[in-house]
Amino acid sequence: MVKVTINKSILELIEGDITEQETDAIVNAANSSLLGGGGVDGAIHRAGGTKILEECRKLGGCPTGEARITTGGNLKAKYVIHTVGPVYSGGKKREAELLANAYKNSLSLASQFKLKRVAFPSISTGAYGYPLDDAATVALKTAINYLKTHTDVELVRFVLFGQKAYQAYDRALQELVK
Ligand code: AR6
Repeated sequence: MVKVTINKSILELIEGDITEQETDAIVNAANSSLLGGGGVDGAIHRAGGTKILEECRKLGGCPTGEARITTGGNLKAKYVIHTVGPVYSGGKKREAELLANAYKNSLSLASQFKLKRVAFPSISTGAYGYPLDDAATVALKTAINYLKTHTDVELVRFVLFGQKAYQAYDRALQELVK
């Protein structure tokens, strides 16, 4: 586990499963239908139960880079923030900007709903193919900038699935805070 203080808040990296987090919200790396899928999306819907999908159906989708919020259903987290990262296709299709937007808009929703503790997975780095090291830098830079300018969110935790993802985020964070 790594923990750094940004302004008055904490940014944390852990290796683990996001469905087990007890933060106020967990973030889902969804697709623009918001109707479920594999990866972390599948895991969240499996663990959270049908209530989440029922609410998602009413939202009518979510464009890439934006975010929506539903109940946490049976999860320990009260809310799920669903965001859609970009599909990576070489890096010249504004992928970095869209990925940053996904993090930023998720954090803005957390602020709007007065949620102090938010857990993120590594958005876009599974099925969507975003190179892990680059995605880690975008994710962490965006979270750090947000925490520097908003004191209402007190904890941003990145929950990395497996050692490889954890190590990539660890390296990226060391570069950014050194
Ligand atoms: N906890 C934390 N991270 C996880 C978990 C978990 N339980 N399970 C997987 N990951 P992906 P994407 C990691 O593919 O690339 C879905 O089908 C995983 O190892 O879940 O944004 C959606 O419906 C990887 O590092 O999301 C979309 O269609 C990271 O989560 C599409 O996949 C993201 O991998 C979105 O693709």
